[in-house]
Amino acid sequence: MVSRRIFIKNMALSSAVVAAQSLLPGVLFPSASFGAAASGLTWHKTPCRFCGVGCGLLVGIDSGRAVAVKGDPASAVNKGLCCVKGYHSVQALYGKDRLRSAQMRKNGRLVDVPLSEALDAVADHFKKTIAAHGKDSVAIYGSGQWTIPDGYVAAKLFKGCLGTNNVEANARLCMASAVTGFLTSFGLDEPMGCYEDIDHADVFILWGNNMAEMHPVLFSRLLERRQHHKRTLIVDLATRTTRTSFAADKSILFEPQTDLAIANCIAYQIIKDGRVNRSFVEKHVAFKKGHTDIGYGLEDGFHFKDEATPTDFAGYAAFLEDYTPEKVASLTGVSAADLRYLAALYGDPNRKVVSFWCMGMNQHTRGTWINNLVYNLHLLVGKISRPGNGPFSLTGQPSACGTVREVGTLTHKLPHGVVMNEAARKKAAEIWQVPVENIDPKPSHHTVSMFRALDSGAIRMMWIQVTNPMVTMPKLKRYRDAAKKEGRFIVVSDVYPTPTTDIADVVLPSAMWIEREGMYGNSERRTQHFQQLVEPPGEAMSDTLQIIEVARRMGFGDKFPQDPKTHIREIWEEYRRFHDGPKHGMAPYEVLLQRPGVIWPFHEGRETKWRYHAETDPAAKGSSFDFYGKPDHRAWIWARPYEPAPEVPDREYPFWLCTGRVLEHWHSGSMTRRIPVLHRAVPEAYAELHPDDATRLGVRSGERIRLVTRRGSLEMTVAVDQRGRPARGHVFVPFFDEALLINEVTLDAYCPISKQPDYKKCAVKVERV
Ligand code: MGD
Ligand code: MGD
Ligand code: SF4
Ligand code: MOS
Repeated sequence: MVSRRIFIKNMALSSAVVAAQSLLPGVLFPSASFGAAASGLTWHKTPCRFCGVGCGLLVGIDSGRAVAVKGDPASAVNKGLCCVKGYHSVQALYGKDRLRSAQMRKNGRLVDVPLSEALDAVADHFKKTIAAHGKDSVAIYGSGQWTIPDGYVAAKLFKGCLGTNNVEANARLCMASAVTGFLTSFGLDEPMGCYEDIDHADVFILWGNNMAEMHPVLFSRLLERRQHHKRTLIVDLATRTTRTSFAADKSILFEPQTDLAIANCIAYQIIKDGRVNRSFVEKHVAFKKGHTDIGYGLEDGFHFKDEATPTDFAGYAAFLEDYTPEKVASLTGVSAADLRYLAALYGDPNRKVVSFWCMGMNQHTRGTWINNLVYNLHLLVGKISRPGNGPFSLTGQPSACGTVREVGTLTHKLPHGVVMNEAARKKAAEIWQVPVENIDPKPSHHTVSMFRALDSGAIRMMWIQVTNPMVTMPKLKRYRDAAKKEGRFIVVSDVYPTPTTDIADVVLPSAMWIEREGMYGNSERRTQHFQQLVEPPGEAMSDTLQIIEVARRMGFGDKFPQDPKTHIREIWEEYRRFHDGPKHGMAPYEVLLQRPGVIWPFHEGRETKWRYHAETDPAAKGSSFDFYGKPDHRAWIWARPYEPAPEVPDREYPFWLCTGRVLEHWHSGSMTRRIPVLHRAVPEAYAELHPDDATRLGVRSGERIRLVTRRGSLEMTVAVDQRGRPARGHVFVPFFDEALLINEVTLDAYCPISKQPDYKKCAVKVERV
């Protein structure tokens, strides 16, 4: 069995060069590239720049440079530990080709220009585009790596001042199904519990989440729990064998998309075994069903709206009759015994259960449904909102929750509530001091639709910040061609040259992470503040200040009067006015300064670690559970069927293609590929095959294959049993390599409710080269 120590060690060994260093309490980089020795070193707290775990780091600053990193022992998240990306994170600031000055396209080429000239051009072009084509012809596309102030000023400028709902963020590709899952089941976004659940649970069920590589420090907390609490069980339910599966007590593989049937089968069996928590269900649950056969969003202009129709326990139980273990076993590839085993774990009144998931469930054309179905399980047995019991939807990016979900940088959202709601519009208009008529009551485009609108010409100008869509959008060619069309104007704020800056008309150099002040919000509703610790290079400016500068140039100076020295505090305190009271209160700026993160709701000086139960949540009425997010104060169990994926392997394209990540790299690799040890560890993308498939195709590790889908083809190197092992008939490819763009071949189908694309499934042909 893998212990926490061995896990962390293996993790470090995966990048051979890092091994020795990463076991030290901190990493000090060689003085050659990082300036003077450690004499004047001072340590400062900050959340990690990378994943949504949100580890607290201490960064060592010497002579104006960030030279060292260690885990912050005072952080409740990681208690002094961090993973290889965290340890080496400060090197992301110092890549040789950091963008130091603005660029504008002149005669087809990007040339350096003074930042002020570029900002003038951006403001000017926004004004002209709106004058010629209307307010909805301009858009901003941001990120879960935006700080909270970045997202806040973007929403205020676009929704409040310009009056367009063309505000989206890459978290649509990532967290949208989590959001719609929470809203449809509970009426309020974000997990009820927190990481402390790990210290109380007996069973962890992972629903297609490669936690060992993607949330490594959090995963090490599961292993620590198992070491100290012998009856702990970790079950990895997945479509691919990963490091997580190897560290788990039990690994169960299933066919893609069939998690829907698995969850329904577990519910069926819980009822059959008489394990339903009847009093909980009677008092706190309502039963609903929605539309079925809901489509896949493949056509332009696709539209779908779900409706909740009431049903009852009997209706729900009857619906589940289609999901007996025997029937589900043949569909999913999971044995009836394993299905019963899972039901027994959820149903055992003497075990506390936490379910974790991330992209396996969210990047899914029935992403909202599968989120609902896992909530159903916890609700049926009443294992929710109590320490050690709960469904836990993990986020990926450092501020997908903090910025995109809490500030609401999605087309339908406002910092509090949705644009469709009059009271929410009034509140926003009052805080932003804009006429309420400015705020459009109709959502416009979700991310895929926004890029399709760039193609059709409905959108003419787009500002892209902290995201690299020309690597990370599905079915890439269509959207790259769209962005390059005549009459489109693309502004990109980034820190390095990328395939997205390659297609830009204006490039703005950004100050990143600790080169500016900001806040992130992690997976457990924890808001974390960081100070500016070092100077940005050249004319690089924070994304917040770039937006403020453009707003002022467009004549909205009165809405953005902040003083550059105190602007983050001013923005935070303005934003906080959206979120008062026990259901969503946020900590004051001073409190954020002092602590390594604060969990919201923060009410009367206290964090709310478990929502919806009167013992831990001041907003809950009565003496026990109160699901106050719904008007009936009940959580909703949804009858949602299994429906197949839009494109499944067939004779011509016989393999499943799944895409995702590796431990050492961050998304499009723009930062981690500039960190030498991480880059050397995994220098290029590859295609993982099952050993039997490799043999059948006559290829070995290191040899070349061609992947062909209905969208295009790509040649790459085969990897067999190196990192993960896909099931037979599956190929897995990571997307960090801009030289091997796997999104050239992925499909842009999405969940009709959340509009989140499914990067985990399409059909592919594999040819030996
Ligand atoms: P992925 O590699 O995207 O990672 O974290 P994860 O979701 O854990 O997804 C891989 C998993 O999808 C596989 O384990 C597979 O079992 C599952 N899967 C595939 N098909 C299905 C299906 O049909 N159903 C279900 N239930 N599961 C399926 C992503 C997370 O990682 C995110 S969103 C971000 S933003 C961060 N990115 C990131 C990074 O780029 N690098 C590193 N090192 N860490 C990261 N952490 C975060
Ligand atoms: P990143 O590499 O994180 O990828 O996709 P992206 O957000 O597009 O892009 C962040 C960019 O911001 C980088 O270019 C970086 O250099 C830059 N940057 C860093 N710091 C700063 C800063 O402070 N300011 C500015 N302006 N720029 C900065 C992620 C997306 O990918 C996500 S979240 C998901 S979940 C999807 N997952 C996914 C998948 O699983 N498979 C496939 N095939 N594609 C996927 N695409 C999606
Ligand atoms: Fe950073 Fe995530 Fe690693 Fe923690 S687990 S150090 S937050 S990348
Ligand atoms: Mo991936 S938040 O969860 O961007």
